[in-house]
Amino acid sequence: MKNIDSKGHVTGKSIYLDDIPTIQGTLFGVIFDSPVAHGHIESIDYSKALALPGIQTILTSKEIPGENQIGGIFPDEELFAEEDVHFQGQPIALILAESEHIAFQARKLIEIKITEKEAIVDPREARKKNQLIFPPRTFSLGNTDSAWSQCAHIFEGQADTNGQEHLYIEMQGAYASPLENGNIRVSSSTQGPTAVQRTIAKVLGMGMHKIEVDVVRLGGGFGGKEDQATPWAVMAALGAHVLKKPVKVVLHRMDDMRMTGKRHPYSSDYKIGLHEDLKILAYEVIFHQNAGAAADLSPAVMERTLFHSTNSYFVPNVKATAYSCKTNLPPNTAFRGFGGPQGMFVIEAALVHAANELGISAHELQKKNLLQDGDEFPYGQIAADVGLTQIWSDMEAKFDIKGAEKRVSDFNSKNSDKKKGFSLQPIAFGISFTKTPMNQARALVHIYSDGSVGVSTGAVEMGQGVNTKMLQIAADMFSIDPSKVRLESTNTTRVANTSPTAASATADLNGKALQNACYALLTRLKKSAADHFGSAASDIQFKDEQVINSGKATDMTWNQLIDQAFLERVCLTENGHYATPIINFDKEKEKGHPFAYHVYGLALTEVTVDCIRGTYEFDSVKIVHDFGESMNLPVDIGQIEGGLVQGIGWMTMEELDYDKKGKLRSNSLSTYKIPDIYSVPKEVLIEALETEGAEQAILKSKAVGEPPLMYGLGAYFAIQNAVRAFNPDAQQTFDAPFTHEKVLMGLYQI
Ligand code: MTE
Ligand code: LUZ
Ligand code: MOS
Repeated sequence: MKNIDSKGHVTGKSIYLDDIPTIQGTLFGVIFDSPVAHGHIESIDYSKALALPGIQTILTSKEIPGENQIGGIFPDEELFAEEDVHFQGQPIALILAESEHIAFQARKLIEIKITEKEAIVDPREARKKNQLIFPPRTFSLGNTDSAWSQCAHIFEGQADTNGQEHLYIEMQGAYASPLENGNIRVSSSTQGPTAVQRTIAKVLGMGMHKIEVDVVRLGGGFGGKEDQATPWAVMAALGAHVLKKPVKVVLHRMDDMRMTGKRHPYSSDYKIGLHEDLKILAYEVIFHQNAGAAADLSPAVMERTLFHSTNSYFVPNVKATAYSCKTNLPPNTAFRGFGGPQGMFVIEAALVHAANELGISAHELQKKNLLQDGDEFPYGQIAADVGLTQIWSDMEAKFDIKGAEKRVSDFNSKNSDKKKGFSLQPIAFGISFTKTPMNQARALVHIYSDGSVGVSTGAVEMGQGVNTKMLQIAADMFSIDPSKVRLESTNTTRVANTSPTAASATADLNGKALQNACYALLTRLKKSAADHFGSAASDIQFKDEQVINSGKATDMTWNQLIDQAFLERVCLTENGHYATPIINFDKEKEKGHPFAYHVYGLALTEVTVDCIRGTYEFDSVKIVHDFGESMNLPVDIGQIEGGLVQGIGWMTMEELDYDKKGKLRSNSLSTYKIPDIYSVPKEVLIEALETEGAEQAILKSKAVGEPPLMYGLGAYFAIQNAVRAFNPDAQQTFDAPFTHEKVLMGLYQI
């Protein structure tokens, strides 16, 4: 089935927040934010701004009727800074005017006096000064201390990854309208409608029942709207509450880039020990997560870093420790992979380091240490249905690893100004929210009396195709034409207490809730049909909008059955609920079974480096991916391609640049480069692993949203191989992104 949004997207008819018709009397909000990264506010003079014609008012913490607090995991983040500011771009006030233009004019007239304090931007410095968001955590398996003595080879080093701007095409924003009795309706570009609802209720000091949050779709989220869509929606709701007028707050690109957090930069230290036979015996790693100025989702992101610290390898002795370091940057947040890629980069760097020192190929080491069924992860879960060995041999058979190796070395021996490099990048990504209680969902299904169907779930469509998958499930369960099914907006009044659309688990969780709703409806409908035919409910089936009785077609259609059931006063509405079984995690012991299943895969990346200019082009990326049994291969392939390119961007050209005073210098699209059509690999080939799929995945179709981003890690190591082919003296550094400048430096380093 085609993505149900394709036509709307290419014809420009799909509705985003900014396409909602403006209500007369709407006020537009622009945020006044901190010009310094750390300081004490001495005074603010709003008088000139307020005198500007067209300005309605300026809201600060003083106008907040409830709590000035938006922290989700820890209550450590003010909506509007009161006394101290902790990062450049921290909201201080909301300017409300008749037009956005006037509000922007007014912003320039606000005078603020701040006594600056020392700003910390480096996570290691924060750790030294004991500036931590919360205490460090350690995952361990076996005993590394006693394992080192048995190692034939030990290597130590540092591996760093920079952050990443989400660069969703649709900026952050929300539109709030006052309803009767003090209720408020908010349209928000959020991955977490319930988080928005809960936080508005808290800040306004009222019950969640008075706040309705509605989401049609997002022009991309990528994790950037899991938590950080909330403040703008709260500000809009506050404005609507105080002024009793509709209020729209949509960030402009540079405001968005300055004010919002990004992927967490990490700076890490590793120590890896190998046995004579090249099996990894021990691995120790210390992660320094640059959390920014408040917790946001950092504790959960850090946890996933620990979960993925050994990626797709079995290591019998592991000690992984992570520090969430508090710095004066915007609070960093969820980003596709959610800390997993940062953890995986470090062990990949350690393996490449070891391979280079030992004079062997990294992929030899990788292959030798692949996770097998029955192996224990450092967090206690036992690996099952691991496809990695099969995936690796599929890669050898279908894409000829040896051939690639030969092609690259032949090319390199014939060319002096261009060099090729290649890498293999296996992945293992755990599916489920690592916080077990979040793994639940609901779906509300109405069958209308004419046989058409309305479906609401907690899933937010943000380009990943989840609505298409939901529609597919409903049409399939009832065996009706997909055109009879409508996917409703995501709305907190119809589906309550939702988890954010995140962790790649949305189709699994909401799809299974939807299946449960459909099962219940089918049970009632089968009884109604059985009564009509004088047969048993178990004899009834539905096929292509026709009622089947004991395997034989009847003259009763789906529409007729629904009509009959309605007249019999059968309930044609159902709410389905789903909670992932089995999963658990004990934070005291740091052990459990947190994931429903894992997604596995392998990418073979080939790159050509121009050794005069330091530029590079990716010749190809060949992937063997574990889809389970994909329920929609075109949609899933779209996710692989998008995730891969986003990962390559993070590893190569996307260079987030904060100066020492915490000012974002890469603050627009002229200074922050993301991949375009010229920088994507010339060839992307994707093969599906043959497998039976996972029972806990929706229709055995495994989650696909985040895992492919980690194929992009291979880009870093492929480039590094090419650089080393040109300059064997190039220092071995692991410091992503591998920008053209860094390549050039590496090529000519002596
Ligand atoms: N694909 C598109 N087109 N746009 C997005 O914003 N977000 C990614 C991924 N793919 C995203 C996307 C992230 S971060 C996640 S967690 C998953 O989609 C969420 O959706 P899912 O749970 O339905 O896979
Ligand atoms: N969000 C979250 C996530 O709250 N918990 C998670 O485990 C997670 N994983 C990936 C992406 N978002
Ligand atoms: Mo995705 S980082 O779970 O929104």
